[in-house]
Amino acid sequence: MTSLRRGRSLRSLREPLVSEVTHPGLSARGRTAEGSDEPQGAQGARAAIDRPGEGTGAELGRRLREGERSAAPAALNLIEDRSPAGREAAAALLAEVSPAALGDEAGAHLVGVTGPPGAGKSSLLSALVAAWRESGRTVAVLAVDPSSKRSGGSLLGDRARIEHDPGDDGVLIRSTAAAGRLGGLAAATRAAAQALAAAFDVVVVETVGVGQSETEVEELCDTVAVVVQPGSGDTLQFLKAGIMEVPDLLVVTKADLGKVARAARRDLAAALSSLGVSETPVLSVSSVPPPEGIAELAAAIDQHRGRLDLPAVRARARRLAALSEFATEHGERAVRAVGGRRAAERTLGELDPALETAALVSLLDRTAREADGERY
Ligand SMILES: Nc1nc2c(ncn2[C@@H]2O[C@H](COP(=O)(O)OP(=O)(O)O)[C@@H](O)[C@H]2O)c(=O)[nH]1
Ligand SMILES: [Mg+2]
Repeated sequence: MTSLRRGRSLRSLREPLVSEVTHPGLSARGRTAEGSDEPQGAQGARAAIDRPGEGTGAELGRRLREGERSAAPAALNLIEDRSPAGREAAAALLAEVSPAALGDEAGAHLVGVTGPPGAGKSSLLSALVAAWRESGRTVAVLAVDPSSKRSGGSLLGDRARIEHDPGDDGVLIRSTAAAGRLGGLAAATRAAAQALAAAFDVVVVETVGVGQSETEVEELCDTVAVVVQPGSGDTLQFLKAGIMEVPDLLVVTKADLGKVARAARRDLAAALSSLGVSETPVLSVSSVPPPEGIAELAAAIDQHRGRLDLPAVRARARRLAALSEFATEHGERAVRAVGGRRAAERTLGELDPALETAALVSLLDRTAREADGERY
């Protein structure tokens, strides 16, 4: 542990942890996969691994780092390929967009948009994406789709998609399946956000959640907006009961409904003020034409970002992501082997804050092995 304290060069650390992709057997496998029924993502990833120098993980990462947005779809395919080769390529990709490789934290604003199904998140994002594009910003949206976790898709009811101009290469919208519980963020979603953050100005993670399930999106994103529709008391209840953390922004949708929307906004503002956090903005928006409150929301999102200590926020996100990935992969026993969550968080907090998630996971791995030996 001690040899990896703050100050040691990042490059020397990265070397043994992340190796370049060299898989002699892969080209053959890639060829047989051609024309098969394999899902597009997997094929894309294979193709990306196959073409040395052009579509390898490292190359895709380098292209994203240089702001080449056309590399993003292939990069996302690679990240979603959870095969051992895919994961190795993804690690090489992520190393290329790490703070060490970028020389700084990724410049994108990572924005979380979360709320119950039907609240109006996707409709709102259609309007927000248009507003951001008008101001010249490029936008990527990762919509984490929980429908795979429920039968028949009844959960989402009449679901609106995020509208955008398909001919505009400044926008990328991608749906990813939620892994684990409702609202849970898969490691792949975190990695995807990190990769996109190198090439887009705004990266949005849209998740379905009420109550505690927005914690993970809060850990990943710089700014989190919780979206509430009028007449639904959940958020209010959760806030009052302390079940839900106070978000950075609260957004009441469907302002066109009038009285009920105004009442919802008033109640939320009153709840926040009774909790002593009256500085948290509560905004009211309408996403149906004519849209209302969108520019104000975009401005409030920017203002929040302006107040952040970004390196600290990102370093914390990497620590929490590492812990979460470590626990997912090795179980709670392994977490106990590193002294429990809090102790592990503290230990990680003493390391170079620019260390990428993969390096932190490897470190936890090593620590657990040292502590627990064979049993771990
Ligand atoms: N009246 C009204 N309906 C809206 C508004 N925004 C969304 N909706 C409707 O609410 C439903 C759910 O919207 P959607 O954006 O899919 O919500 P999501 O599940 O949170 O992404 C759809 O039928 C939308 O047309 C709005 O501003 N006003
Ligand atoms: Mg939606």
